[in-house]
Amino acid sequence: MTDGTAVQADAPTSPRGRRGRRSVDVPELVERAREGDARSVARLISLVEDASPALREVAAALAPHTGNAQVIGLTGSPGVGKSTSTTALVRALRQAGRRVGVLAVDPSSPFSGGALLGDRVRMQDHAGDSGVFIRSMASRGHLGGLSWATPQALRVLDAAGCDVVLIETVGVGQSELEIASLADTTLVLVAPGMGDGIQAAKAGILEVADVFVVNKADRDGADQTVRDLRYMQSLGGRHSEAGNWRPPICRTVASRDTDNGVDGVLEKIEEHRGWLESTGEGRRRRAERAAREIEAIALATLRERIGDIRGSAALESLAGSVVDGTTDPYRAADELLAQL
Ligand SMILES: Nc1nc2c(ncn2[C@@H]2O[C@H](COP(=O)(O)OP(=O)(O)OP(=O)(O)O)[C@@H](O)[C@H]2O)c(=O)[nH]1
Ligand SMILES: [Mg+2]
Repeated sequence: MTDGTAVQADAPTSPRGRRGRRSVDVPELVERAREGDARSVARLISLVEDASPALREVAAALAPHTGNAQVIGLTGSPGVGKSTSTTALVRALRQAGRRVGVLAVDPSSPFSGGALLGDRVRMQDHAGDSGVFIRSMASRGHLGGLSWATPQALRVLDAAGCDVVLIETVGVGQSELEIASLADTTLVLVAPGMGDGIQAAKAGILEVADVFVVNKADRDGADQTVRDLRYMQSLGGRHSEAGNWRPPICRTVASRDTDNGVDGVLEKIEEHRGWLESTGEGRRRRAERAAREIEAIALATLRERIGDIRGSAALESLAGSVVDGTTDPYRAADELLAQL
């Protein structure tokens, strides 16, 4: 570690800033992450999650190595089989020789997903398999939705050479819409007998799905669920316009080791990828994603600076002028903004 590159991270800028007190050699971490070192990947994601003072340096160091990973979102009601499907997808993708990252974003409760995402998972060193990174993230600080840190965590996995990153989140209100803005391809999982089809329509999930997955197809009612989805699709929506992607409906039994239908899902994901590329929609989605991120960062920065101004002499003097009637609040706000 050289003094020139080490960031002394002792400013308590976040509630969890204590963890960042050690100095961080960001270029070294990024280098090691790119070589597939799981610990470095984990450390980088922690820096991102904790809003470490090194965050800017991390973002800058990652940028040149990103843009390659295919991001696949999985959403759906609690218990529909997202974690089981994630496990099955990871297995299939590994068999195809692809490097895989998994981000499990947990808006509220502990995972019920058993072995793979059983605890608050740290980056796992799959014995003999350096091709899988798994990380769970809390979504604190972001009303019921995905963590604001998720896009940066995605970039860490992307830079670490993941060909595919799977993001799992429980479908509670906002989050499936957010996952759709993060992912290149969004899988919406439904299961027979859960009334999911109807819920999907209500929650506007029909609009975010790129691929529907009727999981638990071993259960009664799978055919009915597929019919419900087809019927809802027939009622119209974005997909029914010419040239638009019409979300296919796959069936899976994710809990089975073989003959589980997961290969069919991967085929549809590939078809969707092809469509994204040939139409330019993929690039458009990514640009939109980046634009929102920039906006969010700019707003946060502004808010911070406004916070600095609160109680300042400049603000007090402007407030005085508004009280005296020598200026109005709008003009005062303009003046304040000009000083930022
Ligand atoms: N019969 C059947 N059970 C399944 C299938 N897929 C998953 N399950 C079971 O359904 C339960 C919930 O699966 P999870 O993968 O944990 O579901 P989840 O959507 O990740 O759940 P949350 O993370 O809590 O929202 C588990 O007991 C699974 O074993 C399937 O295809 N068929
Ligand atoms: Mg789960």
